[in-house]
Amino acid sequence: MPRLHVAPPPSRPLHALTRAISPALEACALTHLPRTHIDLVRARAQHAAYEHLLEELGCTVERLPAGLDMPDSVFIEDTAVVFDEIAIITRPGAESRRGETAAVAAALPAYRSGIASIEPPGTLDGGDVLCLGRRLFVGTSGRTNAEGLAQLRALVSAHGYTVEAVSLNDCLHLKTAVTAVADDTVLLNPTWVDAAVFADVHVIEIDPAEPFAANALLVGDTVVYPDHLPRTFERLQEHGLDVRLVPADELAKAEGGLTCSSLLFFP
Ligand code: CIR
Repeated sequence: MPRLHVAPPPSRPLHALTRAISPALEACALTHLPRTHIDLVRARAQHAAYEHLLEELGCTVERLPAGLDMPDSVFIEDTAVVFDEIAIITRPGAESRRGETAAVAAALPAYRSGIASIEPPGTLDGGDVLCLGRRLFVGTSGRTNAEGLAQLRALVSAHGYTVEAVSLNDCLHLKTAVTAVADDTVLLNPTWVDAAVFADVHVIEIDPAEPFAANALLVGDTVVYPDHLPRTFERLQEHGLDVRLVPADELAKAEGGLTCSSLLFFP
């Protein structure tokens, strides 16, 4: 029986840093999908609907200008990992994306006094960092290397976080394969990540007909979810979760999911 409740806005308002879609989006990096035409007008409308929903859920949204020559800059999640105690500017694994961090590094000092950076030869994409409380799961993907993971561990362990490396099969980032949908529950694609890694939390598996369905964005107690994945949406509802849908299939052509388009943190 689904739980019937309307989630209140998070008690402490979250700040959502987003970034406008670059006119160069069609030249985005692609690893697991073929290149297809991306409709910029439609992508921008969907991105605006996403920002609007974040506002409805109580977030303050701050949109940084597009990186004009940075096709993937809308996927701001990959450029930083922001904790209450420290913000870490990443060094993205794709060389084409390294220039994206400057604008984010310039915006974050308004919110955090402690700012650190991943240094060469380390690479780390924010899409590989899944936080469950003080436990960080870090995907050892094609974008995040052992040195980047070690630097992250060194930076956060002083603040009481643990870091566990997680290997992946055939997907871009850890959060392509698994995301949190409640404090103690993850949504997971078992063909891309070993469900045993998450043995001590509840696991909801995606519908196998929707391999890209594991990327959901948790805002307070509400799960923000793409409206083009109906089978897995039904599973989330069956678990009694409060789910709000947004259109997201245009940015999905650039291998972007919902977590990718914002950095959420307490200001
Ligand atoms: C890339 O390949 O880097 C972009 N086209 C997609 C990045 C998506 N970001 C994410 O999953 N965190």
